[in-house]
Amino acid sequence: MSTQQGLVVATHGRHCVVETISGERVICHPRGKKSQVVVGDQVLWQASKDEGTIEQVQERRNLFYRQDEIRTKSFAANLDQILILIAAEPEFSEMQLTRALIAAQAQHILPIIALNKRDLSASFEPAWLRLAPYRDMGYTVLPLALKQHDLGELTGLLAHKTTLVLGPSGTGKSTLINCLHPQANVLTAEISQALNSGKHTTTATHWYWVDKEQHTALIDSPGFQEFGLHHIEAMQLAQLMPDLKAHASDCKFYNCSHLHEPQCGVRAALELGAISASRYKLYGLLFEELSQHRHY
Ligand SMILES: Nc1nc2c(ncn2[C@@H]2O[C@H](COP(=O)(O)OP(=O)(O)O)[C@@H](O)[C@H]2O)c(=O)[nH]1
Ligand SMILES: [Mg+2]
Ligand SMILES: [Zn+2]
Repeated sequence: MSTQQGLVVATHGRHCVVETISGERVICHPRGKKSQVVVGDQVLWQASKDEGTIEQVQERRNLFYRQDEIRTKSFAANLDQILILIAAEPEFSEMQLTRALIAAQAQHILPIIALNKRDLSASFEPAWLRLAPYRDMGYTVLPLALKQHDLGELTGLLAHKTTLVLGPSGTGKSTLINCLHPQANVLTAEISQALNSGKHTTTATHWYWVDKEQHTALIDSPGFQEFGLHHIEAMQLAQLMPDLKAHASDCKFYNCSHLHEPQCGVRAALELGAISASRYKLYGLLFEELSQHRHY
């Protein structure tokens, strides 16, 4: 039998669901250990009884992943952009936000930040102010009220793109996907049941088409909470943080760590208020974290 093309639309453990060119969905298993697939992968697969086998994963345009001390965990492949969805409540962690932004920058994938629950104005205002440095360093930061179906400029930014939606739980990721893809809940439940993953539907990654023409897609993925950056070198860090990068070329030493060296452009900018104290503090913490491990 010949192989066919397909798109990986869900993964759970080592199984996955492949969408065929005619739009059917088939559970597939990897052949051997090498062909570990992620959502967004284009694959060649072969039918066997009512299921299938992944024969080959096509070359990826990009792969977004995180890495802790022990292993690499992939979110998805072949992305156009990443939407980092945070909210007025629960209060967001600037550290988590910064980690996701650095990981996106390292893979050259455009991040968009959105702050949901605009209707909760007492908590929205201070959260919006905390995001001021991120606007200033050039990121798109959008206000949303997803419960009221107020997507603002987001709809336009998502159109004709494949977007990975990331964020801590409770920020409105499911609300967003249900807004744009009303059958999302049903689909997720069906796929999860088919994959025998029980009721824990949020532990898997899922692809959703937003439009009939299948130009716009969203990917819902867990794992924002423990966002390891062990694939990044400490000395690379400042280049992946736009606010620090803007001043790193003013340092006297080409290999300046921006922590203690004299005539450091980054610390001069910090003193002038051009770099926020909170961002510089996060840089120091991450630098230390990434200096403690060995690459092997
Ligand atoms: N006040 C308010 N609550 C919202 C908004 N959007 C979502 N929520 C609520 O936030 C909670 C978490 O939303 P959910 O989509 O499940 O978040 P997820 O964990 O990121 O998937 C739910 O109770 C939603 O109804 C919003 O714009 N305003
Ligand atoms: Mg959810
Ligand atoms: Zn420096």
